[in-house]
Amino acid sequence: MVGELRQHARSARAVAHANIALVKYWGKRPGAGEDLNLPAVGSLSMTLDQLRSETEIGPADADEDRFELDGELVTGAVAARSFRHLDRIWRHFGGEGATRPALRVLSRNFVPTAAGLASSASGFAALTLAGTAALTTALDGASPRDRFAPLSALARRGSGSAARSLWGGFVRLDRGERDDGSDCRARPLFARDHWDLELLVVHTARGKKSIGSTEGMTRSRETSPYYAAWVRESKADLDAAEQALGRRDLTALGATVEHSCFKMHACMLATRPPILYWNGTTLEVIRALWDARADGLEGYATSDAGPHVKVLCRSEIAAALSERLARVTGVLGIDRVGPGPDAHVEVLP
Ligand code: 2P0
Repeated sequence: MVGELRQHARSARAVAHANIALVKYWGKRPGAGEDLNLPAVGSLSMTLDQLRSETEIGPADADEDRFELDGELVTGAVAARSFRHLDRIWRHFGGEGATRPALRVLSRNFVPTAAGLASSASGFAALTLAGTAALTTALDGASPRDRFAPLSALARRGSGSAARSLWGGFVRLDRGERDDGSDCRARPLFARDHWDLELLVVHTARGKKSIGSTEGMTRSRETSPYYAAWVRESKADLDAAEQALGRRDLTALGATVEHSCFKMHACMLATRPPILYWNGTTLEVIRALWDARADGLEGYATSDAGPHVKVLCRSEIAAALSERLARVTGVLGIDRVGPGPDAHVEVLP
């Protein structure tokens, strides 16, 4: 992509919002370099308002990388993964052979960890934008949003779902065909004001998920007999969801959202040893949601690598549906979230 490395790093700040997949990503292409992180399937998501990561990157004071998350110095695997990603950006823009300048990364997550919403999507999207602006000229000039497309492929290498967090509203990440991953990048489908939808995040547990998704995906590919069917049907779900979104058909969209989610979890369950992210409350919430739907409150469930249920519905019924689901025993709380904005990046004076 167009853009040159800068002689010296400068300070830049980026904000990127979290997203929830309406058509799911689960599985990586084998054989492709680990570092490319190529998904076996595409995905389609809604970017979330409020839930976001804010990241500032600038030259390090001492000549040593430093990473602070929510005001605390972070070392170990989390910091190493972030600096590996900044190395990637450096090499992508031609830094091979030269040493990347030491950087100071200050990041804040406004994604409550208890929400069971991954901060890796917003975190790596913000890191990609702030890192690119700090190290290169690629985002200089008018309308940086128009320059996000190739950066989506870079963000994907940090974390698959991060590729989708560069734009607001509704976003599709295509699987692509090329082995180098250059065509595996997301694109915005519909802006946040396209449709008055909300996502109810129904919390059913506290604490960390049982198995990381990167490891889980590898295990499913290697052992789940349903994996091939899961991969084969993904494109049809993506197309159906995109078309339903386009004509604002919640009944058709919801059917695809639930089908994609349940196929993913069936594939996980058939993995050896099984991957089960749900708890009893997860199932009770889904049943209560289906009962509510039969009573005219139209909401559709999805869930990720955790026990929480996310419910897609029109804003006008969100309060009534939320009140009803809050009565399910075991529900700890419900957040209402609308479609979020584009990511944003600026060079600091
Ligand atoms: C998704 N998930 O589409 C799916 C649904 C989890 C279940 O994207 O290995 O943290 O960093 O590429 O992006 C979680 O996976 O995985 C995820 P990596 P990531 O939202």
